[in-house]
Amino acid sequence: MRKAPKHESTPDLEVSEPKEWAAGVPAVKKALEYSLAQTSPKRTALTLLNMNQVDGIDCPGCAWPDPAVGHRHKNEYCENGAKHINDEATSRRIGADFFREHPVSELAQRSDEWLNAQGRLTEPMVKRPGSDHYEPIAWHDAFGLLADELNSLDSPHEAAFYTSGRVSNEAAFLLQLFSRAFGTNNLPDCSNLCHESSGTALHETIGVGKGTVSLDDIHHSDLVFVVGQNPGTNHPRQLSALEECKQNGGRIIAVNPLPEAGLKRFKNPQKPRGVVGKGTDIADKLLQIRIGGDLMFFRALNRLLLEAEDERPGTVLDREFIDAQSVGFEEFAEHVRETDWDEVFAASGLTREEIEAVRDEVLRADRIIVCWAMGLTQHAHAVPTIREIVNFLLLRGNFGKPGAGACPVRGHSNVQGDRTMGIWEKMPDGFLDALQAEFGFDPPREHGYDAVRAIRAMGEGRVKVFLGMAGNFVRATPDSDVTEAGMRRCRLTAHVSTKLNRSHTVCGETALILPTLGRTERDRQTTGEQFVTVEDSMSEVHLSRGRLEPASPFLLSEVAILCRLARATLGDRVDVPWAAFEADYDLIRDRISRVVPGFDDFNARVVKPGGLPLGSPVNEGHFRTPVGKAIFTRNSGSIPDVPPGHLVLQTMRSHDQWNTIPYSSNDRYRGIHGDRRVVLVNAEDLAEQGLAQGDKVDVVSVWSDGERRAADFTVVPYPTPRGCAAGYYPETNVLVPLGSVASGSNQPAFKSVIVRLERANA
Ligand SMILES: Nc1nc2c(c(=O)[nH]1)N[C@H]1C(S)=C(S)[C@@H](COP(=O)(O)OP(=O)(O)OC[C@H]3O[C@@H](n4cnc5c(=O)[nH]c(N)nc54)[C@H](O)[C@@H]3O)O[C@H]1N2
Ligand SMILES: Nc1nc2c(c(=O)[nH]1)N[C@H]1C(S)=C(S)[C@@H](COP(=O)(O)OP(=O)(O)OC[C@H]3O[C@@H](n4cnc5c(=O)[nH]c(N)nc54)[C@H](O)[C@@H]3O)O[C@H]1N2
Ligand code: SF4
Ligand SMILES: [Mo]
Repeated sequence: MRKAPKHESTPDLEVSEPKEWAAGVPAVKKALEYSLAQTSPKRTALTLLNMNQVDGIDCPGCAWPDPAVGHRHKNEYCENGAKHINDEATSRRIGADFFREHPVSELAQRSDEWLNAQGRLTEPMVKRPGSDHYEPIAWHDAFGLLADELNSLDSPHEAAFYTSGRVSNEAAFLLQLFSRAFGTNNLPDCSNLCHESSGTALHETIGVGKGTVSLDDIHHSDLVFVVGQNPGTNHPRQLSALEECKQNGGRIIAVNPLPEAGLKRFKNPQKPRGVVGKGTDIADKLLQIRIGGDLMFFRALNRLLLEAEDERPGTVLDREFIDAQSVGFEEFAEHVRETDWDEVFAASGLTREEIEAVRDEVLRADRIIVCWAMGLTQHAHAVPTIREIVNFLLLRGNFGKPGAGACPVRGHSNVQGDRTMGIWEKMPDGFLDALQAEFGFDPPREHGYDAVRAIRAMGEGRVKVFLGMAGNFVRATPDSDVTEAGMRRCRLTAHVSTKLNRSHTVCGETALILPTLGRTERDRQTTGEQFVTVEDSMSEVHLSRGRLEPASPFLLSEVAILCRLARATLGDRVDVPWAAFEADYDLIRDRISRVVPGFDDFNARVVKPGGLPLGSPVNEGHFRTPVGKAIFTRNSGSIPDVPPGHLVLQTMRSHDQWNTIPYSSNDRYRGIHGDRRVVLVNAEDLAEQGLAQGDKVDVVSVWSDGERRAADFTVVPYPTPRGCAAGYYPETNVLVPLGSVASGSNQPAFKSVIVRLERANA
């Protein structure tokens, strides 16, 4: 194994070869190590053994679904799920004393990891104008303060309400209800930063913004593409599903600039062969594509399929499906036949032989699934890329049959559910009509701000009050300096949070911390203990019930916070029984069942083992597009021009972080230890620039409005294609221009930042 010598300027950084396999015994060990460093063995056992079980705690990690009831292991969780849940269940606490000791200006200098490591927030706090300290505030006064600020705005559109995807269905439904009753659709959410491009592309082409496959489909597919996704780290139990697919004879093609360990081999810790054996090979083919090359790759593949049909008419395309269930085939075919091979090679870095080999795999497969995540959605041309994947699936009728379909793999455990509940700045009129019929007020119809537009509005003084339901807005968003200036310009910023993060320290004139219960905790209200519900990446809704005593007696649930805020702000302006909702969440679910399609009889159905599968209209033969059929599209686009001497930088997650929160400075599978301020670059590119392992550089991004700089990074040679680089989020967010977004979805292009490396002044 290559172990790079330590460099004198980076004494903590250690680099070794990227790993060849994921999970196995080390993963179990790491999960327990982190858990036991946070809390007691007893609490660890309580969280882990209840995780993802019927009537247990839904994993607060990613949105990967649970196996069917009866097929779950006693330990139905992964290393990272265990870390996330015990990060919440930590025994550490911070309260008034902590904030007395640490002024806000000092906290703003601390690292994300340090802030998170201080423990759970325990009481509501306020930072008053001119003060550099948070001090305790009574709940009642906190709601009064927020309500007064909201009610003194010139227009409801001067407020924005952000949601992160850990928020339950019940809380999400109440937040959008409150926001619309208050008078605005300004509901930016983490989906704007995550799968907005998927939603846009899928809506347009198949009439529904969600995936169309179930776990069982993955198990029984002939061929699964895993594109722009690092499942070994970000959706670890996806590897169990891929393993099962392989054991049933399926094949897997991974498309990724990086040779991620989890794409290569999986040692399932729940099976003997995973513990002592060599594990299961995952990808039969790993295409190391250039960043942003996927559109041209899929176009080339589609061209090859059309040509194969020309050669052997009637054997390649599913003409019956295409004729009966789609429109636009001829125009699409004409466009794709013109695909220029030189453009394909330049954009993707792949060879014709590699792409032809994929075509041959496709021709052998009756049932195909394409899975994808941020490697596709966070590019300027993300929407056309995903539309081209839909074209690919349509060609051979890979919709509406078992083992086939589109699988955007969601991030946060309830990010999909929050959208279903109406958290969207441009919810369709049908939903607003239902809200109006149920609650008797006129919801605003004009679209609100998404995340990028909210940042602009804050910077320009058009949004003055910002409320964050979970999340860490200033670290999750692009252009950190611009975003932070916007937050600081607000009159009031308030965050409903479990843990301290940077968004509490870069705040408005007045700032509130509203500490809340997490998923792991018992939620007791006046009518008894409550549960909440969430929707996973495959549209199954199920309940989650906390088991631990709350981190502090002063915490309120998210639902309670929203109900009290709404009462304080709206008084009797609308006829909504907020107090009753707070007392009994069944009453909220009754309303959801009347407003949100597919939730009929919600309360009765969701308590059944396995929950409530929403299914997909596509699998019932319905494409809900304006023409009632699936739509072939013509797609073009590529990453912006890369000037000579520049690279395309993707900003990604390490193995040891949850979004904006690093748990350590290690990235085990990629062989990086001790430092996150690293930039991974192809060795030949480094040599060409006269740089070597351990050299210190500033990373400078270029954009039409000027340059942005992230200082003090260390270069690491890494097996990524020529011209490509990778760095960690959120340290690199300062480099992402606010204006660099996906066309059609307005999602920040976090995965294609044009940068150069400047040797730092020694
Ligand atoms: N442990 C852990 N789990 C998580 C999270 C976490 O932070 N930690 N976050 C959750 C959330 S909110 C989300 S959205 C998901 C994110 O899950 P992922 O999408 O897997 O997350 P990223 O780290 O952003 O990884 C993107 C992957 O895409 C590849 N990639 C980058 N650019 C391109 C490209 O142009 N083409 C192709 N084909 N590939 C590319 C990268 O090399 C990398 O493997 O994970 C969820 N699960
Ligand atoms: N450069 C770059 N930027 C990115 C990305 C990228 O790939 N590259 N990915 C984007 C993506 S996909 C996403 S989803 C966003 C994520 O952005 P966010 O969702 O905004 O960020 P998180 O880091 O998940 O939020 C963590 C905080 O949530 C709070 N929290 C945790 N659990 C709970 C809970 O149960 N209730 C409440 N009320 N609060 C809770 C804690 O206080 C914690 O500090 O970041 C985006 N930003
Ligand atoms: S795969 Fe995702 S949902 Fe499942 S245990 Fe791991 S982090 Fe949790
Ligand atoms: Mo995400």
